[in-house]
Amino acid sequence: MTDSHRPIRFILFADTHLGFDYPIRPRVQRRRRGEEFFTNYRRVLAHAARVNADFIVHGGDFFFRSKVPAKIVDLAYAPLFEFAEKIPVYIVPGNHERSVLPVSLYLSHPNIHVFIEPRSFTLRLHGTRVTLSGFPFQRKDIRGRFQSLLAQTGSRHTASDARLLCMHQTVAGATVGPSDYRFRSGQDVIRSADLPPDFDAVLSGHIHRKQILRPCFQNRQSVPVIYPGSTQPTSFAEKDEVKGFFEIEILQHPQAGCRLGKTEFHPLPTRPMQEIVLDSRASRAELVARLQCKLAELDKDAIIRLKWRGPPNAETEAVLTIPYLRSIIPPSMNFQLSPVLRHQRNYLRRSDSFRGTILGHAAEGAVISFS
Ligand SMILES: [Mn+2]
Repeated sequence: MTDSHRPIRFILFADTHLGFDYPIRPRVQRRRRGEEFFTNYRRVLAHAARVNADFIVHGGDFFFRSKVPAKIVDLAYAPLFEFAEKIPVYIVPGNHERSVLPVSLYLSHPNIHVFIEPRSFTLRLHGTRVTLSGFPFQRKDIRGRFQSLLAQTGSRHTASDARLLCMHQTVAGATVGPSDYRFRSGQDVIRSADLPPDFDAVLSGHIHRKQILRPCFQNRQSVPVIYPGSTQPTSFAEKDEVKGFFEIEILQHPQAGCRLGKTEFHPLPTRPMQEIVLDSRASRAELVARLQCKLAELDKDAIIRLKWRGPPNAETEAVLTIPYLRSIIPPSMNFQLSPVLRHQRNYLRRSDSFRGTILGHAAEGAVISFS
């Protein structure tokens, strides 16, 4: 095989949420999840370097929120800057960074490209032109504005052999959560029929569950929409999901042109997430016994959620104070506490409510859940 026919290989990851549970000056000493997020992020970069990827795409929600301490910004960008010395990087700003990435000198590396506005970048690889078009996360009316944003990327005026659309949005058919909620319609959902047929793949962050959509429209199969999902679970809605990233090939054929080749998902290590369901009608003694018994069964590295079953009961709920829980839960575990029914009401109440929701009592130890 000549070099010109070597497959192009790229890595797609997203929703790294760097800075999650990473307090710079913690008021309470306890195990934090922050480092896990950085570890998996570095694992993806290390894999890309090892397989000699031609480029890497981050589908957005690089950071966990828009205002990030300088230390987190540096911890995140420093390895990326070094990585970009050899491999080009493309980043879509997501909703958690409010469609803008924190400014840093590190981002001025000529090999780091950020879709700060709708635009296209063309790469020349092994004799093939690959165009990456994209735009930052759009909060309002993506359904109505999608075609206009596509046009603004200038992709149509760019001569290219392969086209990738990079974004951080919801496409109809995407599923999330423990009950497999499926997005179908709404101003914040892109219709399948609107997906551009002249692209080879749509690469997107935002949906934390890994999935590839290939909707059919008028007997025609659309361009694949590839969601790598998050690299660490950020909420209990993701507790049963495998986390990881995609390694994707673009095959070049002298006559037939380019097409998508192997799409391989690489899982990343994550800690088990387990739930303990407590009956709000139980007596104090029963509650404590149940809790101790369940804790003994769990993985010592577990991230646990305590959940109430039954009607709200302030008296029973009062037993589980944060200091009490901290005294009986092994320090190797992380925990959060869901007030009765609250999470059920909050969960995906609005399809565009992809913002942080505080699960757990507002106190030290409360865990903020992001999707
Ligand atoms: Mn996200």
